[in-house]
Amino acid sequence: MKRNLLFLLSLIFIVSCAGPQKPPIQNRFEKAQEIRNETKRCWEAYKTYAWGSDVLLPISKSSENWYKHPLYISPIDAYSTLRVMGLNNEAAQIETYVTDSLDFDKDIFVKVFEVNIRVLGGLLSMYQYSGNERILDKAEDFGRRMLPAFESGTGIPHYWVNLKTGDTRGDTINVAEAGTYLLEMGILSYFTGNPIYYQKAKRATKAVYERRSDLGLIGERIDINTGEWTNTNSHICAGIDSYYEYLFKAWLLFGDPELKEIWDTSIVAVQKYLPEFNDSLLWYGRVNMNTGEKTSSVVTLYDAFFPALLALSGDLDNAEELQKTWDWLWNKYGLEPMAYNFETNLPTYPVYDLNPEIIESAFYLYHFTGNKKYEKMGEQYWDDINKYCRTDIAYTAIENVETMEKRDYMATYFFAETLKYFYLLFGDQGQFNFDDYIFTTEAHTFKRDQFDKDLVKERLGL
Ligand code: DMJ
Repeated sequence: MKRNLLFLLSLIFIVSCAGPQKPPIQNRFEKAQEIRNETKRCWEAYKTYAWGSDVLLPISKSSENWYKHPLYISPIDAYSTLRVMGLNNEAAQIETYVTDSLDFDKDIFVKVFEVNIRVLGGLLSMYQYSGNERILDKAEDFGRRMLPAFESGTGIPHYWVNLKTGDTRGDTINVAEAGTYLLEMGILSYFTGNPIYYQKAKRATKAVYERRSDLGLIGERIDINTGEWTNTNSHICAGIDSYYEYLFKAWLLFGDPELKEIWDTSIVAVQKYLPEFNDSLLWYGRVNMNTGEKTSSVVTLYDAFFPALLALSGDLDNAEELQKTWDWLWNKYGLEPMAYNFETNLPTYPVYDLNPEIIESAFYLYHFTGNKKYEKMGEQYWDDINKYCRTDIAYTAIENVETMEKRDYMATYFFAETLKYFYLLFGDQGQFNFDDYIFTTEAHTFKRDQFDKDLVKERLGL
């Protein structure tokens, strides 16, 4: 009897030491179903209270548009998530609305960066899922309307473009707004066979890179006509973040060797000058691009995308170390503040806007390591979001993570990114193979094997 017990105990010990185990499929599946049901609930709320508008306001049960005329941003952003979750009837409604009722010939100035990642990216993903040529026509029409923005002294786009007249405004821009076009515009070139989109995007990205300092660092803001830096802070935080993300991801998707070269040089400088340990936590702070001297200890919750990018590019050690930091910050408040000073240990902007980045990184790290702790992190984030952000019809932003006072707004990327990453973290049941896809910065999914390497060269003009 005693021997049997000893045998059983050693068996349990051996099994528990056998390394990271994926949890029983049933539990993960139930969690994924819960997130799918919640997504359905949010979608129903959007349809009931905001149909035709850009954004749902979940507390006042009303809606808001970004501009004078709506662009249907929430549904376009939601489409790829609905498809990933197999909510195909809901997705089909969006497709019909886009083909039959959406017209981009509107006299409004739109933010080029924001509409590129949400509207153009969303439409292109919709086309790849549906194969509906009328969706591609819409995407091309939209892409064409974005092009005048890229007419500037450097090729870096203006901040605003008028969708009807092609007039432009805004002559200084941050680097994320300057260099987050390679994926969407490259994919548009591939689908249409017209290299102009990729060429414009690449010119803008290279215009930033070519103005790097002797240390290999880039600044935060630039004058699009003169190419002069107007803010010389260098970091991977909001304002620069997706510039780095697109160098690596666009290289993965298109295999353009120039992008790989730019990424390789850039990441060396980033790793040399930005990381620092503070109270045994790893942070990527801000330095002067010309001297490398530290300028600030303020980080933003957007920076939590970086573990995912590091993991994707093969640097798992730094990715895991950095995720620890973001997890620590999340648990300090129960949600993350938008901006935080890691030296004073105080939030400098306490809003939480239902952002996805920390969940995105937990998803990537779970995929690359198989370590159950990343799934546990995801569970914690999901529970906290439910505790503080859930409303009777959907989810809403938080005004201040110290008081958890709610704010009446459900950002469009909650559909595109946050819910999708949660679902995939728990719902990777074999139908969705991570390695088959590229996620844009707005988490729109594109199947990699549908981009033939020879055709890419021809259609993107490589
Ligand atoms: C998203 O719109 C995109 O991921 C963008 O690149 C920055 N982050 C927001 C969501 O937080």
